[in-house]
Amino acid sequence: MAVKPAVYGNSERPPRGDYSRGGEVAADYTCPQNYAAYTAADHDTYSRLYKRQSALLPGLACDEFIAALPSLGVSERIPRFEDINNKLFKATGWEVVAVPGLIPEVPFFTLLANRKFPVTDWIRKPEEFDYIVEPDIFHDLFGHVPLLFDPVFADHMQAYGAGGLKAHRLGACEQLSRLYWYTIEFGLMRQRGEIRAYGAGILSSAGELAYAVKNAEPQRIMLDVLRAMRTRYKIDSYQQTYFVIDSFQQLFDMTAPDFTPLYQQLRRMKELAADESLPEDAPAGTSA
Ligand code: HBI
Ligand code: FE
Repeated sequence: MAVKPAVYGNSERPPRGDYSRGGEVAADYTCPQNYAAYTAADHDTYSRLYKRQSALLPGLACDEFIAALPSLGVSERIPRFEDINNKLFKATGWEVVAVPGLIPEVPFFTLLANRKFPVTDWIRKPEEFDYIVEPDIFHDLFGHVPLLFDPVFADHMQAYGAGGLKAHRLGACEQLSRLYWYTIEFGLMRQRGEIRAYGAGILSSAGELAYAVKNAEPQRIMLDVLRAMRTRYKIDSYQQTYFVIDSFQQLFDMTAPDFTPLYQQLRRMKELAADESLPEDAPAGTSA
């Protein structure tokens, strides 16, 4: 039986990826990494993306990310998940598992709660080199997996999965997904008095990396969990608001409490537009 694909955000477009694969996609949406299916052009795309993106990191990416990136292994071709897992499991008990693309929230959260990170196994076409809306293997591996080698971040991701299952029971997936978006995907961090990126959506984007960290246009405010959960987001443009943390430990501590009362509070509050600003917002000055 073929599993149903997921849609991202409020998109009406069916997701990319083959969710049948001749019966190879399991009920939990995992599948074998179809390594033999990668063409020479696919390996070349990965290698060129890796090279361009890793050259942009100094001064823009957080220290933890730069330190962990070499753990991904080979960069001149698409890595085998098996090889990554040999190191990753020893480092933090996490594993990457292949999926055909975006998957629904419950299976997604379930994998995270079990320290398994779903990685889309296909890669963008050469003509999509600079931009692709949905996550491909480059976004998932390069953007997300290095920080799974960091013990504090690794524990935070597992807790997020468990929190997602709870949010689902409480009908609050949308609120929690916004927090995910503004932290794990588009989060910024202060280090030595400067802004650095830790969010995967930023770190895997050639254009948004410098924009998020340096450009004067977007607002950068200190992370407030309730504030982030109230804020809508755009999936097809650079962010207009970025939320800033001081450390992964701080992120872990801020997201550890039971969100049940927050979800109740949120039901009585109005949502905020992606570019809205509030008098109580704390701007992230560049001296921590
Ligand atoms: N599926 N493969 C994949 N990758 C994601 O990042 C992902 C997903 N499904 C749901 C989802 N993200 C979002 O709903 C998160 O906000 C939870
Ligand atoms: Fe992502």
